[in-house]
This record gives sequence, structure tokens and C-alpha cells, in this order.
Amino acid sequence: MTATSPDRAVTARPAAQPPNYLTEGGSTLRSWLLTHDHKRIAILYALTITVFFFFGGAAAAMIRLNLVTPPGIFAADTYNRLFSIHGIVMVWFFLIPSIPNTLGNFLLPMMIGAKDLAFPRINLLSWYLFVVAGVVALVAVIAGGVDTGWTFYTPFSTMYSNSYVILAISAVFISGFSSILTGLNFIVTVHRLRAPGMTWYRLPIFVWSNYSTAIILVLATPVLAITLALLAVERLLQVGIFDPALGGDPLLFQHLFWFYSHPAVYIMILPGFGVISEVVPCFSRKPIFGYKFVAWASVSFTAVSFLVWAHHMFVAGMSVYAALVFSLLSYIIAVPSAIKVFNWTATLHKGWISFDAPMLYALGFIGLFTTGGLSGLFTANLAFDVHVTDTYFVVAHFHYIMVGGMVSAYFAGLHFWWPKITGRIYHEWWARIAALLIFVGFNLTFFPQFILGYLGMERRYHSYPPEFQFWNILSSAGASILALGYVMPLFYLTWSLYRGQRAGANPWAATGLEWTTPSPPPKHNFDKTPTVTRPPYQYRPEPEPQDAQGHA
Ligand code: HEM
Ligand SMILES: [Cu+2]
Repeated sequence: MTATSPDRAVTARPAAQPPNYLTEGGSTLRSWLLTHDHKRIAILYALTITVFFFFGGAAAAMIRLNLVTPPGIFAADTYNRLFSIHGIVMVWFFLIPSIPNTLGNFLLPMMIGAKDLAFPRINLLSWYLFVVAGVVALVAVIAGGVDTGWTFYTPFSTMYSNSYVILAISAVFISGFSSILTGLNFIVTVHRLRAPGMTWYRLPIFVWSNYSTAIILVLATPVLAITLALLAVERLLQVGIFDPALGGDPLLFQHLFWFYSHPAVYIMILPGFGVISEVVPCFSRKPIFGYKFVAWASVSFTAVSFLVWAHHMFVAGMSVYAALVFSLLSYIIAVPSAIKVFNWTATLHKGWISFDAPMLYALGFIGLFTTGGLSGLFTANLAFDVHVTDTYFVVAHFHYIMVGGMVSAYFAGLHFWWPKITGRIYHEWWARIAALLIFVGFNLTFFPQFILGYLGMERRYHSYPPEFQFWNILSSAGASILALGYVMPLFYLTWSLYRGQRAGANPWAATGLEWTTPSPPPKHNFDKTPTVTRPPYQYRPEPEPQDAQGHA
């Protein structure tokens, strides 16, 4: 489909739009800041996390700038603060809230035929907590920063670091409450507010994914909260919990931290799986292959993600037998991931594929996530991991998944639902160019890091031996392309808000209840609660009569 395809049902109608959630209820700042509408709260979140994304991105740019030539332009201490704030902001203030709180908030009620989330006020509270947490994080940075890395390992963080650890962990602690409230809200909504006929097996995979994410949010986040509270107790009161000099156990911190943080990586990636599972069937014009397997693969992460945390600790000094068990369990977690990749691929097979921007991002996701997942199998291998722990190999692994995968999925979703959310159509060609730049820039940035790690370049150092410079230059060059790719949507998406064509109700001819509403949707989503009679993804594997253009 191209931007001019009649299938988009573009109404070049300059007249006033029918009332929708953007106009109903007022357009004052107050009406936004006190809104209970899940769609407006989604927009508030989107604006907030965009700020954090570029803030974290700025830190990343400085890191890559520093690494162009050893010994770099920043002192070791400044460098430590840069990568710490980069990690903290990207993990807790971008990745974790990214899809659930923006697209999830907007779409979850619409996809199940509900008027809102179960607890609209708590939803707003959740955003306020997030903003307070973000402000505390910024205060920590302005005060002088934190130098522990996003992992806050003890006893460095409790006894030795003289940076603003307490402020930083308070920020993460508060954001945790926001996560828990969102999780609870999603779980109750999916259980209680499904429209008549919306049985579990008629739920879009996006709902299954966000539901599974919500369960992990609720189960894992309290563990992080307790761990950070204990950290604060040791730092402030010198009570021996983690510091061996005080009779504590530093391994305990690592166990507790990763008991949260491994499941948290699935908090970050699962909603991305959900987006891809919507986009791939739509642009292949086929039902998703193996719906039940994909759905249950999502849910299985809520259990298996809690069983592998100690694979982050293979060299930390735990028993070799324990390491063996965690290594084996880590291989198991690859199974549901692989199921998803196989099923998306099978969905593409013999599909009527079109390469619109959301699909380009989605295809990018599949390739990059698979690369990240396969490198995870390398690190899950005990003998190999001893060699690459704390090197750039691990940095490459998780960036392939979290940036190549998750950020691409966020962009796929943002472009896919942009016409629904804003009622406008962005410029397709700019969007395709951005998707391509992001894919190329990403690989150029992070593939060299696999090589660097394998060659032995340690992570978290401001300088490195000269023989590593070649790959570092490539990586920094790639980062410039990547940055350009990330900045472009800011412009063409904003432009579309003012000058873009108006979108019809269903510009992609997609299935799903959200597409049955006007774009942008009215405040209460549905005038009449819909009754669901069919499973999702009832696409026909053939060209729509009008949209033969632009298909490959
Ligand atoms: C196929 C499934 C996966 C396997 C087998 C796997 C395995 C591993 C292992 C063994 C490590 C530790 C390496 C080391 O420190 O030496 C690791 C690190 C990491 N993985 Fe994965 N992983 C998988 C998927 C994921 C996913 C889906 C994400 C994120 C969405 C992720 C994010 C991370 C992060 C953030 C780290 C590094 C943490 C740090 O030290 O800062 N992984 N992975
Ligand atoms: Cu892990």
C-alpha cells in the first residue's frame, strides 16, 4: 500500500472532525493533567518517555564520542556517570514503560471492547508516580550523577561510591510503584472488562503479551524495591547486609537484583512481541500462524523468566553445579522465543507481503531479535561465558535484543497505530528511510561490539588498548547513523499532526476492534459495546481489490 492508495480511505475533508478524545473533555492543560481517559494518559506517557529516550540517547552519544580515540575525552569518573545514567534512564524510564504504558494504555481497552482500563484514576496516579520518579532521577544527575552502573552492585554502591546513589535508587524505587499499578490495572482489565464474545482465544496477541508483562511487573518489581531498600539501609546506616566487611554477602545482592532483572528483560521485550504479532499478519494478509502457541509462549515467560537469573553470575563465585543448572535452564528460555520467531516466519510464508514502514520495522525486529537471542545462547554456555563476561560481547547481546528488538518494535507499533491515535497519516517515504537508517545504523553500531567483546575488550572502561580502535570507530560511526534515524520520526511525525492527510477508520485494512472506531477514537471508544463473534486476524491471503499497488 502506498500513501495514495484508496484503501486508506483517506478523507481529504478539511471540515471539522467529529468529536474525539482529543477534543472532547477540553483541550486545556488542566483537562490533560487531570484526565482519566486511558488514551490521553497514553499520550502523556508517550511525551514523557520521548524526553527520556533522547536524554538517555544523549548520554549514549557522549559514550560513543569518548570511545572514538583512546584514552577518550572524558575522565574515568565522568565516563562512569555517563554509562550509569544511560543504563538507568533507558531501562527504567524508557524500555520498561515504553510499549505497555503508551500503546498498551491506548489500545488494551480498545482491543477488548472496553471503554477504559479497570481503574482509570490509578492509571493517572501511575503516570504521576512515573513523573516524580523521573524528576528524582534528573535531580540525581544534576546533583552530580551516579557511578555504579545500572546494576548498582554492592559493596561498591553501599560503601565506596561517593556519587548520588540514594537519589538514583529512590528514582527507580518510585518508578517501581508506577509499574506495579499499571500491571495490576492491566490484569484486572483483561479479566473483567472483555466485551461479550471476547473469549481468551479471541484476544489479539498484543493483549496476551501485555497481560503476561503485567504479571511479571506485579511479581518481580517488589523484589527490586526490597533489594534497593536494603541497599539504602546498608549505605545509610552501615548495617551489614551485602558488605562482607560488615558481615554481609555481596552475592546476595546479585541474586536479588537479577531475580528481578532477568524477568524484567521480559517486561521489556514481551510487549514488543505483541506489536510484531499484530503487524506481521496485517502486512502479510494472513492469520498469525499457530495462534495458541504464540499466546501460550507469551504466558510461559511469566514462569520461566524467574528460573534463570543466576546466568548473570556465572563468574561471581557460585557453585559450579548451580551454574550448570542455570546454564541448562537458560537454554530452555530460548524455546518460547524461538516459537515466536518460527511462527512469525511461518506467517510471512506465502503471505501477500507489503513493505510499509510498520512492516519494515517489524522485519528489522525479527532479524535483530533473532541475532540477540542466538548470542544469548552463546552467553548461556558456561565455557564461552567465562570468556566474554563483562566484555562488549554482552553489551552487543543485550542491545541487539533491547534496542534492535524492543525499540524497533516500539517504532513499528508507533507507525502502525499512529493514524488511529492521531487521525493523521505520516509521510510514508520518510518513515521508510528512517526505518532503513535505523536498521543499518544499528548493525554498524553493535555488530562490531560482538567482535570487540570476543577479542577481549572490557565493558565500562573509558579507555582501551589501541588495537581495538578500528572496531570502535565503526561502532561510533554507526551510532551517528542510528541517531539520525531516531531523530527523523520526531520531524515527520510532528509534521503529520499539522499537515498529514486525515486517516480513515482503518487505513491498513486491519482486523481488531480498535480499527472499528473512527480515527481518532471518541472519548468512550465505542458508542455501543461491541459483540465479538470471530477469532482475530481474519485476513485473506490475497490482494485486496484496491491495494494492488506497492505490494511486492
Ligand atoms: C534467548 C534468550 C536469552 C538468553 C539465553 C540470554 C542469556 C544471557 C546471559 C547468559 C547473560 C549474561 C552474560 C554475562 O553477563 O556474561 C545475558 C545478559 C543480558 N541479557 Fe540476555 N539472554 C536472553 C534474552 C534476553 C532478552 C530477551 C533480553 C532483554 C530484553 C536480555 C537482556 C540482557 C541484558 C540486559 C543482559 C546484561 C545485563 C548486564 O550485565 O548489564 N537477554 N543474557
Ligand atoms: Cu538474564
